Amino acid sequence: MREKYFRPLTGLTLGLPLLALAGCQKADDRPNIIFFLVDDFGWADTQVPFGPEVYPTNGRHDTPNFVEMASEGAILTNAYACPLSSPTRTSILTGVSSAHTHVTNPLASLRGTDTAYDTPDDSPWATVDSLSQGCLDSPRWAVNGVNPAVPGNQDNVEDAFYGTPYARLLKEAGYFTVHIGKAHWATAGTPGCSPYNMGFVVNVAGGVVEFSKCGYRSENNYGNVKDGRAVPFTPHNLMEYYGTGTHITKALTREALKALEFPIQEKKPFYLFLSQYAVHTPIQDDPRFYQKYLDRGMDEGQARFASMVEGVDVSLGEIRAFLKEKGIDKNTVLIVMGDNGGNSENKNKGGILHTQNKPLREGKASCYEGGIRVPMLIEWPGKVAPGTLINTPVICEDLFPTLLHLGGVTRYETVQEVEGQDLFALLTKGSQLAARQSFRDRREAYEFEIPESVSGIDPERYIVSHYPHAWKPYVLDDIDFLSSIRSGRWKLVYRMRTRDLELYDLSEDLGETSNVAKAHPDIVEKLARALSDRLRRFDASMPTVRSTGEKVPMPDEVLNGLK
Ligand SMILES: [Ca+2]
Repeated sequence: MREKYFRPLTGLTLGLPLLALAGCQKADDRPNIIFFLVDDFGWADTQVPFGPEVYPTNGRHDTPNFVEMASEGAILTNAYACPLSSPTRTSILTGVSSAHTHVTNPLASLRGTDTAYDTPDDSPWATVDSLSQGCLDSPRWAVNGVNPAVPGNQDNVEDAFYGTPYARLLKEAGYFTVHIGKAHWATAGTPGCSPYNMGFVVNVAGGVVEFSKCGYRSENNYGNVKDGRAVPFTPHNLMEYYGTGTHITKALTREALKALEFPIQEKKPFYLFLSQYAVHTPIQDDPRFYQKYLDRGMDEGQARFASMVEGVDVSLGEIRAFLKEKGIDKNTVLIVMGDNGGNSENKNKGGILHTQNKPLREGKASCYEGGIRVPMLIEWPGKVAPGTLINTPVICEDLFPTLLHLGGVTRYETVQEVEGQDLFALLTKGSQLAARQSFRDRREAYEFEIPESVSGIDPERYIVSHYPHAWKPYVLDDIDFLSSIRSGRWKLVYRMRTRDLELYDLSEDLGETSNVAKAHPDIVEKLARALSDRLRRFDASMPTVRSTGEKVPMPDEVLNGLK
């Protein structure tokens, strides 16, 4: 996608007066917007249940601030991200599906570096003849992330997606745009690696980071200084906290609140993107809460992770308390989300691998629900009805038009065609409709569908996930080389190694334990065609079969195997 694209002029009445306001000194009553993104935040990591019932996993970590926010705002029970960090972050930034941006794996720090793996040479897929069709090589992808379409910057970075970032549009509309925390949307040496080039006017700790070097403890300067020497690719601008015993989550929260003083004083609307490094690796304890979880009988890894989750909860509480203290809580939209499913493949988190997101199957990097379904909450007093469930499926690229609409920006120009859908009506009118219903129990509330006539969003809309790589230098069959599509209750998973098409009925089988493809060939065919249509339209990266050098077939090309 390279040609100019102009949004339809549907927002003419809203957009023009607001844009005009931005340039003058009159009081500006547009809402402040805070987007609180938590890295690797699992669907069941808080005490807020995001499914039809409360699960044992919801009881592990103390998260009273998430619970309070959920009761005063709305819970999005079917929120999706991409399976991994950079794909989600670049989709939010540009409003485009990751299968289409071609940012399908986490970015390295250095330009041009491919982080994705092929099937290892010593795996059964490579060494056993009968399995050899499943020995796959990772395709070329956008290893440099997003190259921002901003004044003076051209589309001249190879293996990058050239797109207009939403933050620039918010800034141009008069928002004071603040970036605090993790970026992870471009590589060093490309324009996108700096949040300033994406449209932010303040940036703390956002840039190119290598997680093997980075740290979350002030005692080791967050990884920035080792043996008296500066270490590149670590979270910067946090010097005042070195050696103070301040965990990074707390330091970032303080920096965020500091940055908001100016726009509050100037009565300027602000957009804060607070992008927590927690609860991603390294799993380093937050000393404020660590001992408590050990005392409850958790192993050290579980207690470390639990303390990081509680640190994030306290951060959320501090943000909400600050808004009340400043008297701006009523005119601030707060959105909380995870950037991909909880990591179920990390031994440092303790416990038993691949169980942390139960009842969901698998975790981070997988196209099964545990990898892509994420916590999401929204609070906006008077506009989003409190205590409601919004069950329409939403996906990370929807944030692009939604954040802009929240800021009154509905008429804008982008070089990319935005694919995300505007959730404004769903979140406001939709939650208000849900609040007017009476439900016998939580399950009934969870099954309530907000009609498209109210929300503008088809509850059966297609949700596409695509992961054409191996994640680790070893085989992970339920993670590597998967693609999936969901419509309503049905979810199709395409396993590229075996060419299997699996079908799950999420209304009865949220854990994707029972493949019902054979019982519903028509649904399999419909979804396989819909998935293939999108992958072709996006010119999606597809892996190649090592023995033949040919691309893996599209899902609709393997339908014969079913019948
Ligand atoms: Ca992540």
